[in-house]
Amino acid sequence: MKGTLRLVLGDQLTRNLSSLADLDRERDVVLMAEVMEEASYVPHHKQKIAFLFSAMRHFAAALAEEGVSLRYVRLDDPDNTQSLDGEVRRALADYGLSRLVVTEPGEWRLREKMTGWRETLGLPVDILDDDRFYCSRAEFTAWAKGRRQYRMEFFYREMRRKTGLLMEGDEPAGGTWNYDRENRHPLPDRLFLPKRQRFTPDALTLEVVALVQERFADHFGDLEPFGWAVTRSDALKALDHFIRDCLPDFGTFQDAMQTGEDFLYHGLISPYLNAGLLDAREVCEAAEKAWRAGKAPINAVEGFIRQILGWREFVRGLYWERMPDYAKTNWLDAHRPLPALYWTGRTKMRCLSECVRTTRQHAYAHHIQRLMVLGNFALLAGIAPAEVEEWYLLVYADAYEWVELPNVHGMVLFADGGVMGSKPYAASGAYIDRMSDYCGSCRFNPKKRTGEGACPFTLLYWNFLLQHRKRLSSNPRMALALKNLDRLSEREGATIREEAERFLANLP
Ligand code: FAD
Ligand code: DLZ
Ligand code: SF4
Repeated sequence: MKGTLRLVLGDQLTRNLSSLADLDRERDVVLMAEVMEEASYVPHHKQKIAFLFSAMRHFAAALAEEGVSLRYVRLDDPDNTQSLDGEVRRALADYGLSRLVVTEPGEWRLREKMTGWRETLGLPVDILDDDRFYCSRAEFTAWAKGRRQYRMEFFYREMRRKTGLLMEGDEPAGGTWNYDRENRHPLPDRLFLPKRQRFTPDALTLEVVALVQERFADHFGDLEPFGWAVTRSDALKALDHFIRDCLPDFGTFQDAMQTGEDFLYHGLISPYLNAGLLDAREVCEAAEKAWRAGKAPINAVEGFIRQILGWREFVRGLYWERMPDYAKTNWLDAHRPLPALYWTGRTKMRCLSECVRTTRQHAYAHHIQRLMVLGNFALLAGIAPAEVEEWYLLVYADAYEWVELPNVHGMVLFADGGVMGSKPYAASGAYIDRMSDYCGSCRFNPKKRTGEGACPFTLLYWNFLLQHRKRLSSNPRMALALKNLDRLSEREGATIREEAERFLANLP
């Protein structure tokens, strides 16, 4: 009997993958392929491509060592058809295999393509569930049934009950489900940050770095220094380092930002989780263990576990539940093109230039930089959702549509009209000033909304409220913000509109 072709994608690098579960080493072949189609459907950041190609090659080497029959197609292989479809066909023909098995991909566009393979390949194609998540798609569908709006907090509590993570019997550990109120502190003046672990590229990674330099030179971002882990064993070291050195302060300073300090107490683990080098369960369990051993406080551990067990699972469920229509809405009617500063970082707005810099330098920015600076500006400036989404999808090493889209379309841009979040995260310069040191070295004044030296965030925040007043008036969570508008005189309102219009028209 002929064997099975098992396709493993670049973000499926784990031996526990559903498509590898019943692998028959005698008859089956595993296919992994570096293809231009995936490397350029958006022009990914150079480090994202280097990270994935190197992690793919290391994972393939581990499979080969185990004795698995493997076809690994390198990008510069002369026979490479440069598409997954082409490589699947080529492997099926070359090895004479009679079935294709794949774990479902993380993006709708690829899922659609694979569904089509069932007809075009003329052989059985099994698309298996991706069981790397705590919550299956079917479970999320059951939870979502009958809800027009999804709220992470309710979902998260169910996940806590289901998994028993941070539970004491039926009660949440410490008596409270969510410690967010303790997790909004700015950084102290005297700061002792842990030295972050980066990984020295080995020969395989250096080879990939050279390939990316040659083939993707025009893509956004710095390629070197390259410091990401590319193997499971190094990703585990990164996790240990985070749990030991950063987790204790993760909660308290989770929302803080500081010039030149790009990582603070954050995990730096999302590329590993999303590509399969780390598993969500082992990460959450490691954090819980640290709390039970008295090595990290509950506000930090709950805050961290909520990001993974709550947000990460929630956005994935929402993505599959609502696609493909989810991406098409534009509730705030935003149509402005993405300003050049998102690529160049060239702007006098210190907060934005800093966040674009870290994005370019590391293919990374932490959550509050993505949400409250880069995202907030896109929201306030009325940038077209599709343009913002493409930017986020290509600039971060951890970006795949299942996680990027709900965060950008729903959380940041409120383009879904409230399916994901209860209100837009619009904020003025005062928020950025409270949570960072950016404003201290900026030529603008966060407290000033109009006139010379006014902060563009503050100006655009008031303009946003004026512009969307009617739309947002039925939202009780916007009542306070909108009430403040009533205190503006007509003249002040007109000045805000005029100055905002001028500012936006002059954005390169
Ligand atoms: P930590 O701050 O240490 O958090 C721990 C982990 O929690 C992360 O590794 C991540 O797996 C998970 N997590 C935290 N917040 C979220 C969230 N909102 N959604 C899903 N998972 C979360 N995350 C991605 O993995 N890929 C993306 O493409 C992505 N795009 C984003 C776009 C925007 C506009 C925003 C606001 C957030 C986005 N996030 C994305 C979520 C979050 O910013 C990153 O997961 C986080 O910054 C990764 O860094 P870290 O590992 O240091 O995270
Ligand atoms: C992101 C990415 C890149 C850059 N290149 C490849 C590749 O050459 N081969 C591959 O199998 N996967 C790659 N990926 C990851 C896929 O784009 C990812 O599997 C889908 O977007 C679904 O999440
Ligand atoms: Fe950003 Fe405004 Fe602060 Fe400048 S003053 S850093 S533009 S928030």
